[in-house]
Amino acid sequence: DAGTRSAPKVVITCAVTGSIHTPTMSPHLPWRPEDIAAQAIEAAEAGAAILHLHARDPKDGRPSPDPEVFLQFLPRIAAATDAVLNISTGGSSLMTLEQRLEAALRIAPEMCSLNMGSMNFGLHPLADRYQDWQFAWEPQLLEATRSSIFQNTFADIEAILRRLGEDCGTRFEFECYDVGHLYTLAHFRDRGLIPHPPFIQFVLGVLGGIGGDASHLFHMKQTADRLFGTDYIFSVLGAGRRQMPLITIGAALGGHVRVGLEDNLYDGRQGLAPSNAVQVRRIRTILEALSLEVATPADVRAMLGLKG
Ligand code: KMH
Ligand code: ZN
Repeated sequence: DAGTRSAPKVVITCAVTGSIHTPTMSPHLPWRPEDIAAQAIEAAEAGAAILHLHARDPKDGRPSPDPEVFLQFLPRIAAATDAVLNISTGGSSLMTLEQRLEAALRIAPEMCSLNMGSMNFGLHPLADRYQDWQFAWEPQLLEATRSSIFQNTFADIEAILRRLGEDCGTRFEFECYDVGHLYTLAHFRDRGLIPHPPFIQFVLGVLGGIGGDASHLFHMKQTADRLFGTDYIFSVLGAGRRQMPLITIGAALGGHVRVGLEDNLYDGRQGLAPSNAVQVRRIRTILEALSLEVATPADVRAMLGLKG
């Protein structure tokens, strides 16, 4: 009886704050270390097995690469949860690669993000929606992205694979924002730099990458199936209001899901999401309605072979 078979488990990643949204955009976006910690812990308690984390300057919330700032919230989260901690190597478009890697190299976490190509990263359209900025850096950062490139050259990707993957035993959330990024991933697999089935994050709806249409998600999956066969695991992230529909389709296709205020500030038509945990609970309800079980951190460690 199919109804009694054990359901496949779905990994919920929660991306708690990111470097895209700014304090004026939502009073619920956590940026002080204590708020990042509190929301991350609440998200883990709600069912997020992986927490994807960026740091922000404790004075004004601007994206920060400072390892000391990461260390103001990571130990608190680790003490309160057993969630897998995933540190961004993307940082923000305005950081150098060395800045982006500093915290991850110091901490050598179980997981890090790894962005699989260079692109424009369309934050500037967000600037048009707001008038009274809380901090002067907010519109300046958004405007600066108009003329900067989110740089992830082949050499950058190789350096991250070697310095974090080979040297620290860190495993990756491979962020693929377009079809070409899947070919780049396959290239590094062919060169022996990705010795394990990759955990691929299909990122849809970022201006500069593939759009947030369901047909694009199917195409990303079909391409990954062709390039990786059954030797890969995928998760889906949708930017902005495409978040919940796209990740629901991703889960129905056998994938994992990412939520969080890094990707979307809203809770559907309810308005601004009051916390990250609200989005975790929202997708959890959907997954359970689809008879899909939510993975624990222990499930993720076993599934991805993390160093623990
Ligand atoms: N901002 C997301 C669309 C990273 O931190 O390395 C992808 C991301 C990148 O999370
Ligand atoms: Zn991120």
